[in-house]
Amino acid sequence: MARPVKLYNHSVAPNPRRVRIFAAEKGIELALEEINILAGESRTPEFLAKNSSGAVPVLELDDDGSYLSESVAICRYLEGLQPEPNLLGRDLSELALRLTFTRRARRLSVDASQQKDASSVASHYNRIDSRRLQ
Ligand SMILES: N[C@@H](CCC(=O)N[C@@H](CS)C(=O)NCC(=O)O)C(=O)O
Repeated sequence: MARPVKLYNHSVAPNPRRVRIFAAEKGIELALEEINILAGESRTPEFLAKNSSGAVPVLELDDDGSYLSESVAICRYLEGLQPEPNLLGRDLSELALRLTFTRRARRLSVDASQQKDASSVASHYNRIDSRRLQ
């Protein structure tokens, strides 16, 4: 399988951060190239040739110079490249559990971004969970 050469990155943006965290958990070192998305560097013809959606992250591979985009797809690729530690689930139950918590975390962040107190939202879900466990 082709190996990663470089991650086109933005140090603050959330989608590249997802890939950096995922790679770090797996112990995969990625060379980073910073793309200043605020200055439009992801919309240049040169960058659009790497990713026609004009966004980071983009992972460059060492095969024939191909590129992967979409943070979730890149994480899936890294999981296949290096299965341990298992982050995406070894079987259907683990996969479903992982998706459950990903969706829940997403809902928490949406609620928080709607000016609700994130900790009160978190304790709301904890209360629901502890009731389910009883
Ligand atoms: N669905 C894509 C979203 C990528 C995305 O929206 N990237 C943002 C940074 S978090 C970006 O590069 N924005 C620059 C632009 O759209 O010009 C993924 O998960 O990778």
